[in-house]
Amino acid sequence: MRTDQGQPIRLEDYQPADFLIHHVDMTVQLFDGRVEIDSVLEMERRPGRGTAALLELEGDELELASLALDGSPLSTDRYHATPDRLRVEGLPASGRFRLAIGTRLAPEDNTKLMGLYRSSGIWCTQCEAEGFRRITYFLDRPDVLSTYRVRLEADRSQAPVLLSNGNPAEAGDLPDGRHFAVWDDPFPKPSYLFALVAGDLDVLSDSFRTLSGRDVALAIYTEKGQAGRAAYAMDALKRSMRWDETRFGREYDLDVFSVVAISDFNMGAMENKGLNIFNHKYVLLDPDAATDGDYAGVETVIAHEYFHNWTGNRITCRDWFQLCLKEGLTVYRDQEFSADERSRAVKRITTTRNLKAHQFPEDQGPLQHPVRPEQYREINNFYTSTVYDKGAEVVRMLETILGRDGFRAGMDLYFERHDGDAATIEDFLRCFEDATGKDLAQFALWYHQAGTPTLTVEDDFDPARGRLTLTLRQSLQPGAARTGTEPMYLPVRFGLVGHNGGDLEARPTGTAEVVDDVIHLREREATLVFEGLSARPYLSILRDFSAPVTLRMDERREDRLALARLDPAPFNRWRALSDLLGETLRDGARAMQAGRPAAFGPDVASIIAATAADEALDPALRAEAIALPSETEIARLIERDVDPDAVHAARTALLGEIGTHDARLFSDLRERLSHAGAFSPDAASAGRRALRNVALGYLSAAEGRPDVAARQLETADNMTDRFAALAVLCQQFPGQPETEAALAAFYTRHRHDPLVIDKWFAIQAVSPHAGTLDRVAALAGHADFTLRNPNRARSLVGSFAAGNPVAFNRADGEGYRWVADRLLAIDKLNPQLAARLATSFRSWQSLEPARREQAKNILKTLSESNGISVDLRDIVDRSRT
Ligand code: B3K
Ligand code: ZN
Repeated sequence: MRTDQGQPIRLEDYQPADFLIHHVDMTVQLFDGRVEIDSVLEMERRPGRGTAALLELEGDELELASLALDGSPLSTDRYHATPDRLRVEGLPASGRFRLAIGTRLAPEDNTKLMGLYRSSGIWCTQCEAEGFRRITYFLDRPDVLSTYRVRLEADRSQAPVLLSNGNPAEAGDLPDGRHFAVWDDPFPKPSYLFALVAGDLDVLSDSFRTLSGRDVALAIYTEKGQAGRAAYAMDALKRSMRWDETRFGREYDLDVFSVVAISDFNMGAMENKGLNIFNHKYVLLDPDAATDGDYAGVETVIAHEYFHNWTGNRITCRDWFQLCLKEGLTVYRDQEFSADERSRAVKRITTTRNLKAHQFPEDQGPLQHPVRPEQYREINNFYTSTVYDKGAEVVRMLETILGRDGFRAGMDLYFERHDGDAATIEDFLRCFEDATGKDLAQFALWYHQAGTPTLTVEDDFDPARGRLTLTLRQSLQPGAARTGTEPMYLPVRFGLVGHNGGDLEARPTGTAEVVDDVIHLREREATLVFEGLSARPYLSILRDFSAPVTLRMDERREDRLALARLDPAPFNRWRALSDLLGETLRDGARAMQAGRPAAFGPDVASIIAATAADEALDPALRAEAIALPSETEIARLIERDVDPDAVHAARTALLGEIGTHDARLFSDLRERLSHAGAFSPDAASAGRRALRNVALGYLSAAEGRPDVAARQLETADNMTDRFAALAVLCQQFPGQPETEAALAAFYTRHRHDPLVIDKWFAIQAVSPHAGTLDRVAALAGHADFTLRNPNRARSLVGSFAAGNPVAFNRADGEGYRWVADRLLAIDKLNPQLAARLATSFRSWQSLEPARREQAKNILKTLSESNGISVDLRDIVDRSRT
């Protein structure tokens, strides 16, 4: 059992370790039911740290089998071992020494999926953040860097493939049908990047020639019979490697790069040095089983983990408070990759939607924390949207502020200065200051102050003088994290759009610096004056979502409608429409909650029609622009006393109204966009499918009948179209015979593919009806359901709790109770997963009083449950405040 009870760890208490571990020599002997780990740590006291300190190594549920110093077994009075600690006394005052530690593990019993475990018979590891200590006693912290040599031994028939980090060194036969392989990793790395894999795997092989002409052997390993489904992942990997060379000058450094796809995995993937381990969901694809969203997801995650080789592995984090140093930066890099490979505007739209859907609620609720947190109880609970996605926004703002060249100069300096280091956010920012001469002290507040700043913009036009005056104000509300509220450095990209479209040339004067099309707002308030305008222009503000803020502006409705048609910045055409739809639905839901009908106005359906039909716009962008905001997004705009039923009713009403108004157009669009010929997952084809499927939703709502969707389901030759049709059936026509027949047929067709069966569970769990709870409860008893596989647990429990506002927030509290019971069951197996799923309660304070009371009670019950994990308790207790 874990004996540490999650005492808070604080950034201000950081101390370097008293000892260094220069090299790790590890032998791993794998047997069914038992693994023997023997590691020899080549160590030394850290120079200048004195000789008094005893050595304290971390463990977690470990059992010590042997211990020796420089070849001689240590007597029991020289050490003390518990499952989570190994203390050793009387170590040499100076010079190197070798500590040999033996541990014994039972990976088959490891349901936490941290450390060494078995998934479908394959031995694999997950060490970030603190899993290595579940393999052997160690200084398991990111600022202790060591080279590794790993020898693996196993039965050859059971595990013909033996992998670890670095380059292959030796391999050969052993007696009794066993064999061995030795791997050498010459790059010093922290223990969280350690990995091993052993099993009977298929492989897809390829190679890549780096810019300097070195050949790298690429391999993607899968479970038997699946390697053919890794072709797109391999292609994405090679494109990522090339992109990092051309865009950031970063070359790969080992002779081999391998990816292994595993079916039981706590998250998306892991960037272990030279040996990335992936949730198979982010590797395996084929048109019959995967949607366009899945293809894009694979491309992103493959790129993300690969990019970590420089931002994370070659330069790692000094401590876990610096997590955004690698994660925010690497998300920024994967976003840029996707933008370059696909459509920049569409990528920025999906990123912004994602930020508003996940990071904004986190930043505005009880789980709020700064991009660089200052304390934690359980670090695994800080792999959050704030660290990742807001962390990426902060890097993006740096690029906007410094310009592309200044940003690249800072990145070059960072790679040069810190290669091989465990670095901090301060180190990172100093590189940009040194490369550009710019003072980033105020900018650094983005890392320290939690919460979403509000940017208020007022415009005043004086027609007599042809003068436009803009007043910009920023403010930050104190929130749960209780960090500061000082004004931040906001880059605000803008344009003034003329009445015939096109940006006007107008240079303002005023109290904020303006460089090209970016206002550098550093003050609480600034005024800008534009002269010489012949008519009041349309103000296109916060282009590209250049700062992650809540924008408040009394935008005239006609301005929004005009910008949705005219703005030369495609991103802001989307923003104009999306804000208009968001506010329309917010007001509609408020009206319905008060028992009044929602009046949306005919101009909404007209602008949707105009946008949908605008052939000058990329279909993918049109699809994004005409899709209604999600119920969660509408709820966030309502802010307090939210009634999820009213939100759903308003959204359904608007869907029907637009569908009816524009039915002809949607039907024509569907005709025109239907494809002939073989399926291709490229971005342009995916965009056409996306638009066609948004049209399907509207058309079905207009007709009030499942026919079009049912027909599409039968005739589709790919999962994107099939699943979109199934989603329309489950959302708009639950329980109807067509829907039930479709679900049954879908199951029968895909029953042997766990990734598709996950979709089958998920689509039923998000059906927005109170009765969904009964269905979900029944599905939890389905033969294919298990809480042990994280993808499966997420597909039912996670989809229901995070993706079904209506049923999860049932007024009688039954949705909460069902989820809470599942959380307690999952917690016994896999605390990290339970804690992650529990974040679905994070917005309970914004609900109307009756639901708020229900949620509050259930959080209290969870908190008072006996024996819950530190992980789950941390989320539950923070959510209650
Ligand atoms: N670095 C890993 C995440 C590890 C999560 C540990 N709880 C994947 C990634 O962000 O690339
Ligand atoms: Zn990452």
